[in-house]
Amino acid sequence: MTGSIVSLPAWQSLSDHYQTTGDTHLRELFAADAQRGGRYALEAAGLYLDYSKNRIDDTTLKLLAGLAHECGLAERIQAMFRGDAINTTEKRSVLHIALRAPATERILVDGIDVVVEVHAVLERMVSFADSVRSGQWLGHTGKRIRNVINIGIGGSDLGPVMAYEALRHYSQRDLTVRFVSNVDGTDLVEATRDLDACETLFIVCSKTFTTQETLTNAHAARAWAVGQLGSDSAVGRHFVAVSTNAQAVAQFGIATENMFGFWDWVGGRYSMDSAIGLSTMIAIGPQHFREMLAGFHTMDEHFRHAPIEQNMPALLGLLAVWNNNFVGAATTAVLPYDQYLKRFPAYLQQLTMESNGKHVTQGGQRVDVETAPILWGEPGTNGQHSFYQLLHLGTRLVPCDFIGFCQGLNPLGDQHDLLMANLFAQSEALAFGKTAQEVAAEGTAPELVPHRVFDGNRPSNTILAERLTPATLGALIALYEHSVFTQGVIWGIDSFDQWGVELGKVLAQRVLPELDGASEVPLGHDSSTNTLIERYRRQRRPNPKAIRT
Ligand code: G6Q
Repeated sequence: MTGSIVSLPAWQSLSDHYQTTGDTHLRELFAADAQRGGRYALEAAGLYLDYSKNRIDDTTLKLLAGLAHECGLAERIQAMFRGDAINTTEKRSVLHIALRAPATERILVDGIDVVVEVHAVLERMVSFADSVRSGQWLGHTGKRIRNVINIGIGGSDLGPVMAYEALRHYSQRDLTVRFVSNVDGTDLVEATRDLDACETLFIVCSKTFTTQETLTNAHAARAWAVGQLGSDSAVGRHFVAVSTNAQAVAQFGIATENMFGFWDWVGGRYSMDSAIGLSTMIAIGPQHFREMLAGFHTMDEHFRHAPIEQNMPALLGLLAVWNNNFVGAATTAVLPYDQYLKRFPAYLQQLTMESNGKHVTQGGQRVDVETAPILWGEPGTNGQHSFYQLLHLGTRLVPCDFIGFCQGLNPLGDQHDLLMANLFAQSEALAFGKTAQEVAAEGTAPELVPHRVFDGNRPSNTILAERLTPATLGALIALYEHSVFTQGVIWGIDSFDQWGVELGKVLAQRVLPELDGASEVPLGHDSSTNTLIERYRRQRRPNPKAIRT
């Protein structure tokens, strides 16, 4: 797509359509069509999506499909699956879909079948995970591994930690799995304080193996382990790496046979089903990991082949564009009614905001519409007792994605019914609200009526599945990955680069040498930054012992 998106006929039509119908209340839309709840719903890969509580009608859906057509969504989907270099600013293919392709598929990048490579790494992961789980893999002193610590940050942390928490029900309970990401020493110290290094395995996850936080933590972890184990030669039994940078891994002291590779066509935030998911595989076992990959793949196939109108990820993405650009909602809340999905909003935050938090099109022009909404959320029902007040009665409109399961994994009396009753009641209340007459009819004192009126007309999607399984989780993640892709295609941006993250990686390096109180380095910042650094210099404690190399 070239030129401004707002000049597209479909964009104009959507804009006109919103002007004329945008005020229609969900109460009216449901009253006008008794079948609406069943009609505006889709099933794919074990997920059921009810999108009827959006401020849309048949015309909206037709126009959104028209917009997808004008932006070339169908062609872009095929280009991604073909392995075209659709990450144009980094000149790379975007092939996370190859990570879950069955061995029978062929996807060529520069003449090499990447599916063969993916399955070769998977097999090595399987044999390593099995040896750790079974106790065959022994530490330096001959003890079996009881603790696994994943060291990584961003895409090398958020996916693994989310998946571990989400699939904890399926995990081997005699293994402790922890995650260290923050360069704040507290993260590593708290993660290791009660552990015996003889029984601890570190997985250092870094695509580039140059990330400051990860390497600093990895060196500190090595010092901790060697300190307890008494010899540098212990590193080989207690450290493995996941990376694309074999040279840097070897320099750290990890032998190549203990390195699991992946490829530059896997973006960090799209990598939790590559070797970056090694901690997940060790926790839940290779069979469950394969089931998760199969769930991803089923959703991939649906996205690749279903017509736009019945394509769940495409539709979810188009509805996000509708709510963002036409209804005018600046944020989106993701509300999983499942404790195991407690890290899912944080994971989606990176997926959405790092992928589509862009202000320039692929052609290099400034975009003239809003791009990624701010994504946030917490598991239900906890959020109900904090920020739902704003969702129901605040001045801002926040579209919500509710996620729930028909069967809980930990039956406890009627608690699962109670949980799900809350989900259904919340989306209903957001959509339909409560009028002044209804509030007054409840016997509310007249002066309190305005405080207790709920306008409603607040949009939401509900995603239901039978049960949280590895396959369901895979499908759910793929659903959002492809929804994010769809939104990026509409806005004409590159959803697969991250120049904003790259900036962060260099800025701190510049300030670090200035923090030493004895430093002669003159401070050349603005007066605010200079004053802050000077105050820090006066109050800091000298480093006990620098571990960084
Ligand atoms: C993800 C981003 C970013 C990245 C981290 C860690 O898409 O690129 O979050 O994952 O910066 O990078 P490394 O894996 O290279 O350490």
